[in-house]
Amino acid sequence: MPELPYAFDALEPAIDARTMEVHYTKHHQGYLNKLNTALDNQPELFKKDIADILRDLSVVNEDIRTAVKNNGGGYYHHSLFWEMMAPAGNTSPSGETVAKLTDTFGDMDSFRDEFSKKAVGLFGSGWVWLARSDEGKLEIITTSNQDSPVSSGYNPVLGLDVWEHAYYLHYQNRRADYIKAWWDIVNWDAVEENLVA
Ligand code: MN3
Repeated sequence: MPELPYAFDALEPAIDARTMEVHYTKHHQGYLNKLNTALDNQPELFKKDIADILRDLSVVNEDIRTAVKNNGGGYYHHSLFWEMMAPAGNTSPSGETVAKLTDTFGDMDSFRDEFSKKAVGLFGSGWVWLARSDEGKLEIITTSNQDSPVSSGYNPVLGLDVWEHAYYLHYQNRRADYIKAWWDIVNWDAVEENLVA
């Protein structure tokens, strides 16, 4: 498990400590445990990076492919997600980040609006991503369950978990309030790193 880069309560009030604790110690850990159990059937894959496996799931034996897609995706996405957040007020978008997002989406408000709309509107469980296509284009995309953007040629820049387990303890059915509060804890330094990577 990657270490959480902050304490469970560091993202309050946007995300409460109890949600962070359960999300990290139960959900994220659970995905990793199930991924490891699946990979025991094809141990040579332990040497590969999880993103590389998800980029080309055809390397995974058919009998464990669904388990690796779901639990490998869950493991990988949460590892990214923790790094994409930071305590409120710690980071802000750099000039370069603003320029890139403005270039694609018109302005920062339009970027946030489009991202938030897709997050609110996503039916069922999944993620919303700012992602760069293999052709280099920035797009806002959604993925269902733990399907990975990297499996369809996208490199994640910023992602938001909109599974109910990510917010339900504190927000119940108010997903829109969770999304609105989440903007305060985006780690813009990580966004910038992912934009130039
Ligand atoms: Mn989650």
